[in-house]
Amino acid sequence: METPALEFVDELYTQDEHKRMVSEFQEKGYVVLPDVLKRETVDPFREQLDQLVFDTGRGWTIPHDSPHYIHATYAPRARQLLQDTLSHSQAKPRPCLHTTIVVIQKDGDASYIPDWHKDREPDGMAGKEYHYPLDVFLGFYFEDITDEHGPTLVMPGSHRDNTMLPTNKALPVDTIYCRKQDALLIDQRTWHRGTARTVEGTRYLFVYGIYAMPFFYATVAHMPIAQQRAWINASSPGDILFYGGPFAPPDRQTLEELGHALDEKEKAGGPVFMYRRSMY
Ligand SMILES: O=C(O)CCC(=O)C(=O)O
Ligand SMILES: [Fe+2]
Repeated sequence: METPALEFVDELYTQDEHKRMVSEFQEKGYVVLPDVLKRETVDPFREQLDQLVFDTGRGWTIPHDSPHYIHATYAPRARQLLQDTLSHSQAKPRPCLHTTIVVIQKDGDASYIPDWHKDREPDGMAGKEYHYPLDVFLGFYFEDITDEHGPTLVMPGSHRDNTMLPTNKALPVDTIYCRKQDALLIDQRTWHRGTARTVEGTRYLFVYGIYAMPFFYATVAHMPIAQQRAWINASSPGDILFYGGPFAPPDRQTLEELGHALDEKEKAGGPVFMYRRSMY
């Protein structure tokens, strides 16, 4: 399979930029992350997406075994704010990708572009004080977004105020004009919607849902063989989740690939895998 053409800006945001963006995220319920991707590599990547896209009969997508599906999540700047937007803890949580949503509008058919919604319940919103979200969403458009390209609209502040509703036309609405090299970090308790692309071409929005794996002081995650077996042999969704976390045990093809990777690691003589204690 073709290697994704997309490349990343390696330099992290400064501490001041980082702090400002975390505050903006908490205040408004979203923030645009500038210059996450190398701009000149985005068009070649889009051309690859154009080759990969196919119709499922219920909408457009790309093959979920293609590396392009999650490639943008490797960008260092896309990862940088996750811990601080997910948790106030000094023992920083470990961000974990749990969902990928591929929104594609092709040939002018905007029927899959969603109207106003929240993707998450208003967890913890008893009043207007701040509560951290249980997960955050990271979005990429891979294009300079103008009004004609179908920008996402958001109602700033609605992630922390249940009384704000999109039916109230007096409330402010922000239009997200990401550039092709930018990413959008959004709290899914914020009211938001897509809009139709009116110029020719395909509208891509790749959205990654990321949640916080708790980190416990002075301990490492530990899955004994007995638990691995319990996970593989689990007979109910409850047990799959209890023993293995949110993902199903690997399928045969994945096991074969893992087996190969394990052989290589064994040859190298190092530990198969170990969490390091966090540097906080
Ligand atoms: O299409 C958009 O701009 C928003 C997509 C979205 O919110 C979703 O898929 O949940
Ligand atoms: Fe959404």
